Amino acid sequence: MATAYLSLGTNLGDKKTNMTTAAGLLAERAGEILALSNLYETQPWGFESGNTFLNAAIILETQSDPFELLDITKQIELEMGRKEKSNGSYKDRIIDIDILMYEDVIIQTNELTIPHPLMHKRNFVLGPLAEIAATLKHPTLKKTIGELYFSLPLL
Ligand code: PH2
Ligand code: MG
Ligand code: MG
Repeated sequence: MATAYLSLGTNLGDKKTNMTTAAGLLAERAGEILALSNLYETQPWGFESGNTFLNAAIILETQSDPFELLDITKQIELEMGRKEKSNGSYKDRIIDIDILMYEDVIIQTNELTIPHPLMHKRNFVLGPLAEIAATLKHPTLKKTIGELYFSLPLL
């Protein structure tokens, strides 16, 4: 068993339903959800869009290894109807499920980078994650999620 930390984001369609569906499918296929943050309404970061986001973080206890977990998240995104994959620029999306951390594992491949390479720069990731895992230590930056969150500039 391993503990994984995921980020969920949606800015298209019925966002609350998208979150519920994604969390339900993760629980069905990837393991037990140990914690789920509140839903945060956030402004699009890194691209222009008229559609605000809902973001959340999840702690998952899983038997899947990181690459199996990636396959599961990609499959859920596909089944929920995600069309636009970012090739360079970000796009509106029904659901995005990102693996932020997996235990204190460090992976750097073309397919998967863990910890998520931008997690420490994003309020919409660290806010929800700090709510449920403030004392979790980032394996390469050697700071807790709470510390990383508080060191970000205010929006
Ligand atoms: N995801 C992105 C890019 N920008 N902005 C917000 N507010 N929330 C997101 O989940 C998000 C984003 C790339 O995946
Ligand atoms: Mg993302
Ligand atoms: Mg993604």
